[in-house]
Amino acid sequence: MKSAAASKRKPKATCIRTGGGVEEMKQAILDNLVCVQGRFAPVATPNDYYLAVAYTVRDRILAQWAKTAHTYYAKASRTVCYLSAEFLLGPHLENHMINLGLYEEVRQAVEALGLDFRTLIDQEEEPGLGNGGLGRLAACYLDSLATLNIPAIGYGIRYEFGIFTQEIRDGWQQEVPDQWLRMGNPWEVARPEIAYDIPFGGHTESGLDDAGRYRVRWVPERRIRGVAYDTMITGFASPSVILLRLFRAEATTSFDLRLFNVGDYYGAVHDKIDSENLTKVLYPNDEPFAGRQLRLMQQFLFVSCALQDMIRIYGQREENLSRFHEKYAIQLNDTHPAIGVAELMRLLVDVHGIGWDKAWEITRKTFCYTNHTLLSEALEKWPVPLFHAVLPRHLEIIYEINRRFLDDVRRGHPGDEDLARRLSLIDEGGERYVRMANLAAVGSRRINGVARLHTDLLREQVLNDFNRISPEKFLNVTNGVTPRRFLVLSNPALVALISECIGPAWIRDLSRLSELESFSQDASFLDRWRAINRRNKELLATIIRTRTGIATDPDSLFDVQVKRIHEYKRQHLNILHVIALYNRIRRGETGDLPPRTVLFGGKAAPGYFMAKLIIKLIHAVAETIHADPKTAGLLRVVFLPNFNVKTAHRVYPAADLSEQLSTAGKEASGTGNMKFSMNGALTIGTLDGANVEIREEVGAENFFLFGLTAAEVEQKWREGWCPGDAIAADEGLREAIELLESGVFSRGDRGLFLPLTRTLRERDDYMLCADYPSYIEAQDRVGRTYLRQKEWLRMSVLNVARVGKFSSDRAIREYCEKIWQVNPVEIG
Ligand code: NBG
Repeated sequence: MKSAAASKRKPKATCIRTGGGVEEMKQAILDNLVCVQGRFAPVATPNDYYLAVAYTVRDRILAQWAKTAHTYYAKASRTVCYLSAEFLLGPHLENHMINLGLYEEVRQAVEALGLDFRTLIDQEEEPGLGNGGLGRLAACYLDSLATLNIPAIGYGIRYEFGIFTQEIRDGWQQEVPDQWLRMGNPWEVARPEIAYDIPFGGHTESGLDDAGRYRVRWVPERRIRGVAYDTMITGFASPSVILLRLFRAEATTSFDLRLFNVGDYYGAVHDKIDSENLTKVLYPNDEPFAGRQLRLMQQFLFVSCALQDMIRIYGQREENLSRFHEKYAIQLNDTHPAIGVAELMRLLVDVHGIGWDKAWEITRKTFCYTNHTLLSEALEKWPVPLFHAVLPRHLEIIYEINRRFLDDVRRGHPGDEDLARRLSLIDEGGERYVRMANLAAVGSRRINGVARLHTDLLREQVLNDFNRISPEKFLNVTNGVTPRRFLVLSNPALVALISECIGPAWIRDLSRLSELESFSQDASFLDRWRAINRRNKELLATIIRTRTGIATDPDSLFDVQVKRIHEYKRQHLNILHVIALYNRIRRGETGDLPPRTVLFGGKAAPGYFMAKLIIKLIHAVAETIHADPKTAGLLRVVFLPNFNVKTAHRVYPAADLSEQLSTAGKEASGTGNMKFSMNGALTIGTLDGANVEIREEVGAENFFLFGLTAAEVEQKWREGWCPGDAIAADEGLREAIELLESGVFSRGDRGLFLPLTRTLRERDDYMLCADYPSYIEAQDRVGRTYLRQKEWLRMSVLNVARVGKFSSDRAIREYCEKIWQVNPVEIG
């Protein structure tokens, strides 16, 4: 009897691993709790259950991953390798549930076990392996690559500590280490068998090899091992599951052994600790570029591991490396992985014995480079001595690439030594530096900017000389974001309403949102639209209350600016408007002011004093305003600490107004602007980055424009920009700045904000004073429009209906067609 029952259950047992039914998953969760985690139900914590659910979902993903990997292997598909020092993934669980089409089933299984679904979901620590837009873009692109069935691998670094956790004490930012791995990470699979020993330091030797060819041998001082950890990336309603392969630094066993043999046990252990430090922490950006040795070593470790991994995979089917560029398209996400150009040359020439010219041809056909910034202080350039100490062989290779490259330039432009000097991979003006953007540009087949204006400015300014000598390399791919995470996951009620009206096909083809246009006049539809937004604001108000103690009114206008804190992003322009509102309230001029909640969120780089002072300023202004009874019911100012992907899910759907205030010509693209618009927020913004294209799409009449254009900003600099004149010419601005200096917002301390106001008065590098009057005027329009709710709602619907272009699916299709020449592959 017993064995018959057991054999009957047998087929079901496999279903528990992979089946999509509620019952199977319920059983799987209980099994995982015991068999994977070694816990039993009565003592299991919510985190134990979260892990059990995560393993349950992961099993389903792995089953699909195996099919995908097998298909790509069998078809030897051309593969995109996306190299990025940052992937800001955000929490996985809900995202996978949506992508796999198992959301309801998992939720029901969890609830059938008597567990609270939300509590469980909230257990997940997000992998914050990025600073902001650049890392989040990489994560959106992986989502779209999987969704579109493009053979792809993401390569990066498995930081033990991601972007710091931000705490606020007395209005100041404090950084706390992010221990995202503390409770384990169910979403990765360690691959100890996939590991590469990466050389560092030492010197080079040259001579003839057995065949009489000139060869260089790098004799490194030490080696550090990079070990692979794989994270599965699912696509929406797609059979393909791709890999994000992150490398973690470890000590090499050989090195340990050498020290052990000479009896230096502590030395060997120390080396182990030392090696592991390499991938301990993600470097914050937004500080002027600092040539930190550890950072260069991080970059080289992951890039070398990635290239060696590609060569290994390629070698499974191919004899020699001559067709490497046909198998792979490597995308350099900014210059952080640009050392790859020199490293591929080293691997091809030194290790695999390919001649220089052939190796250079392969290299140049393999790499493409995306630039993400126009800020000159952010451009990576390594001091030559430091570079030489870490990567002596690469310096030689770079010199050789440079010599050949500049020879060509001189042939094409005889006598133009200035041009050669500017194009050189080495900055020779004073202390010598290796220019990573130049290396990336010379070594790449295509170079792209991330929004139309940004690409134009790249060609005219930062990479102008490269554009002169090879204009055919340049093109634009405007950024996009995934509607799965930033709409389906974040705003389920809106998604249900949209799908009810136009069907669900828009989730894979965002341009179909245009079918919503016909509903923008439908009163009952608008009522439902408003109710959903109102509910999202209530949810955010609860979060605000819990995290800051501040009560906000969901009926007020939620005016939101969330992004890294930086002077060019001009959070302080926003605060000056808040002060202007406060002044009006004090004077009793509240006629056409809707009640407002002005919400800020974002991290400041730990070493960026001004950005930290802006955070303090926001808190100080909030404190004063809230202490004044006149502002009750009219104005609240909130700084929501530790803005991250998890918080973002709750913020974008609750916003009425999206603040995109960067000085024209400074923000490469922006992607938060797209997430807001996708959720129905209206934008107040400058003609900068992708704002230009968002406005073009949603219509000028549905966008609150203000400020100088990039060309006007340039013009002003040429004419001699003088903020003093602008301050003298605007009474409101003068009053606001003086109020800041009076100590009203700083408990009488007149000095606290002087560094900020003095910069505004004396230099105002970001032309805040120039844009102030038009910003205030635009904010007045915002206020008046908000009071006409019907009109506002209609504009909100039209924003969503016309935002289709900004899906990362569209962006990835463009990369595939215009840059990578990679096609989708049918799985199975
Ligand atoms: C950022 C830009 C943003 C842009 C993202 C993604 C860097 C270096 N650049 O404007 O500042 O949206 O990249 O392209 O982080």
